[in-house]
This record gives sequence, C-alpha cells and structure tokens, in this order.
Amino acid sequence: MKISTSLTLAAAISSASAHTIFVSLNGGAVGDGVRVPSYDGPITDVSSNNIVCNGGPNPTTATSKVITVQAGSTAKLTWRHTLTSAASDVIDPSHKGPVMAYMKKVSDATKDSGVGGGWFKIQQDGFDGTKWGVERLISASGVQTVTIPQCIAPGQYLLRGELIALHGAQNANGAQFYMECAQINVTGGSASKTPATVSFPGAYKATDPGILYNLYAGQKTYTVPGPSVFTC
Ligand SMILES: *[C@@H]1O[C@H](CO)[C@@H](O)[C@H](O)[C@H]1NC(C)=O
Ligand SMILES: [Cu+2]
Repeated sequence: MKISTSLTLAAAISSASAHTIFVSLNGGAVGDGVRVPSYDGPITDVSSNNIVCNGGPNPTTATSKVITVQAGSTAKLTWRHTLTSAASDVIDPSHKGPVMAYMKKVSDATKDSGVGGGWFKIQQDGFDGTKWGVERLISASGVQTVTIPQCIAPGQYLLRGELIALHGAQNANGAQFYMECAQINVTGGSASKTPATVSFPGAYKATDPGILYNLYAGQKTYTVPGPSVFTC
C-alpha cells in the first residue's frame, strides 16, 4: 500500500511539472500581445488548425496589444511551465526536443488566425549530439532569443514560438507540440528579400523523421521538422 501510494505521488509530481507555455514577449506582462492558453497541455495532431496558434483543448485568450519590434533586433520569448510559474520552472527536463520560431505577415495581427500559408522559419535549435534545444532553453531560464530578420518588409506579423517534446515521440502521434503566437509590428525592415513560405497545418507530417523519433535509441543526429531557416 505504502509503495503504491508513493508511486502515485511520484507520477502526480512528474506530470504536474510537465508541459509549457510561451507566456510573454520582450519582458512584457503574461498574455500582453501573446495569445496564451488557459491550459499548458500539448497539441499532438499536426493536421489540426490548433497546431498553428494553439487552441482546441487549450483555448487561448485574445489580446488587443501589438508589440513593436525593430527589424534586425533580437526578440525574447519567455517560456514557463504555467502562466504563473517562476523562471526556475520552465518545463520538465524529460521533455527534450527542438525549439523554433516562425513568422507570418498579416494585415491585422489581432485578428488573423494564422491558419494557412505565409509562414517562414526564423530560428531552430535542435540537437547537437549532446544537448537539446529544450535543455538550452531551461539553462537560459526559459528565454528564447531570436533575431527578427532585417531584410523583411515592415508591418504586422504573427511570431510563433514552438517547442516539440519528444519523450513519447517513438509512438505515432506521441510528439507533443507547444506553441503560442505573439502579435508584432515590425518597424524598419528593408523589404529587400521575400521569404519562401509554408502552410500550417501542412508543413509537418506525423511521420516526419523529427516527429516520429525515438529519443531513447542513442541517436546522435536529429532532423528538425519544417522548412529551413530563412536568412537575409
Ligand atoms: C506599426 O508601425 C508603423 C510604423 O511605425 C506605424 O505607422 C503603425 O501604426 C504601427 N501599427 C501598429 C498596429 O502598431
Ligand atoms: Cu508535458
């Protein structure tokens, strides 16, 4: 009896420290310009519209704020286990996987769902053979630093921060996708280069090598899903 009670307790503690949310941008308040969900759980169906800016099982809260970001500057995406977690509680370390960021040009960042084409990747941090992007994110107290490309057009964009946890990804639909969309207004972009774009849903398949992946097989390489990173 005693053993089973402590096992149950251990399981409860470990699931309580799982999951994560991109809660704020550039040191702003939680949910100010970032569509945060009421629950920190993952999306697991890559063909669902919820893979774009979350939703479905994790309803998101609209925000009227659009955050001004200078093209060529760095943006800081803060990840936390829950909307109220401290910097010491980013995500359970079991949730190893890549960390990414995408952007999409929109006419009104407060209204656009993000569903469909127009997305380009601006950053990815996968696996270097030893450490995962998620481990580096935890070391950085949950702050993901990305450069907003200098050469894109000015205007409103959705900035989609994404993290994939691979601890169950050896099973079909076992990868856990965590993502939120920030609403930004890019100023000062030179508009000298137009990124190639992909669609969400569409850019990922459940059988992609970086999505159906055995974390425990001792592999030294990992292919981050989605397109290559756009560079100026
Ligand atoms: C975006 O920035 C431009 C240039 O400063 C400004 O004219 C425009 O009003 C801004 N839009 C929003 C939604 O902040
Ligand atoms: Cu989790």
